Amino acid sequence: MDTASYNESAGVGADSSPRNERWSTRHVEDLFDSPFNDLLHRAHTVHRRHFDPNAVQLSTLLSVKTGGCPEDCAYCPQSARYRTGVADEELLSLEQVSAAARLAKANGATRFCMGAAWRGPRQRELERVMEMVRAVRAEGLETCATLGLLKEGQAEQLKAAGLDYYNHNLDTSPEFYGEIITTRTQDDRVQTLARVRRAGIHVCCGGIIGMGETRRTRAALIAQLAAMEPYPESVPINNLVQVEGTPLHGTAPLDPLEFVRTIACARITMPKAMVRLSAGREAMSEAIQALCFFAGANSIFYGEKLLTTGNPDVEQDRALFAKLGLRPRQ
Ligand code: SAM
Ligand code: DTB
Ligand code: SF4
Repeated sequence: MDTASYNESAGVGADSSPRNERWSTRHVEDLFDSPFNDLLHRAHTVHRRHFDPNAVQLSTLLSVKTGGCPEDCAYCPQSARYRTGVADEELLSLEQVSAAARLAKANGATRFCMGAAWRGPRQRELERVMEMVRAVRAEGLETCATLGLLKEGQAEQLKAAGLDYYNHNLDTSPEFYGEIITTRTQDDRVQTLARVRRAGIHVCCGGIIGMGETRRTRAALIAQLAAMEPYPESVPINNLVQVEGTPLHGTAPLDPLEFVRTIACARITMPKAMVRLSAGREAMSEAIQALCFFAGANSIFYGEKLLTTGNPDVEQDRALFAKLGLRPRQ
């Protein structure tokens, strides 16, 4: 296929068009299937059009409620159904959360994301998280929370407390979803995302790859994210962190270049979103991370821990940024 016809079939121009429904799974598959250099050149061109290519946003994660989750997500070390060595802990205190936020800010993070191993929050739990949101804002950070499914009215309460972003992932394509999670449907997730959007909270929504899915599944996930109206402000792309005891432990690892391709496809189809190179960086070489930044990733999780698993430490990331001439986005 010559370049012109390839561009046509892949929907060139969609990056400047609000009509994201043009990105069918087939179109995104065409992107995935294109030569690596063509794909990266295109993604980087889109990236430069909308962002400073040398600035990367830093979010720090804190697990405010760890373990004991009733859900059965096959990738997750926090599900009570799997023996992974992650204990069921109490909700952290306000003081613990404030101290972690202060440290994150001192290290250069601009956003603080609080995660809870719940199916969804009960009213009392929501109120505790709302206090945490206020405390984190008081430290001068943007706030994000990921608490599971939200019931009617809960997103409005979080908004009133000052929550800036809510993270809730589609995780994978509708076809593959049932092999990964049976305790809640993708429609449940879509409903929560709609509630978040309606409440005026920014949407952070992405997925996980490296779970044994096909390229078509990855393309379908990206197409589904890009078809959201509007598409998410923030798109985390997680590479499965394999944890012993979870059903997905032992899955054949994803080719790292396929991870880079997924980032590029997210950038091309959601040109103005922050694309986050999320879980899985600890196992990734510097060269692959550099390719991800070139392909349009412009956000990372920063700090030595994700929720329960490891992440590169702050010194390592500072050294990588210095090597690549990257700087934290203010
Ligand atoms: N319990 C809430 C929920 O699931 O909505 C919030 C926290 S949950 C840990 C947030 C996201 O982390 C999941 O949707 C999934 O995409 C990601 N995640 C969890 N375990 C992971 C793993 N082992 N590797 C990569 N990503 C993971
Ligand atoms: C997201 O998409 N990735 C983050 C965040 N949202 C909450 C979580 C990654 C978790 C990795 C496994 C763990 O540390 O438990
Ligand atoms: Fe629970 Fe969230 Fe883990 Fe699923 S991903 S088991 S809902 S903590």
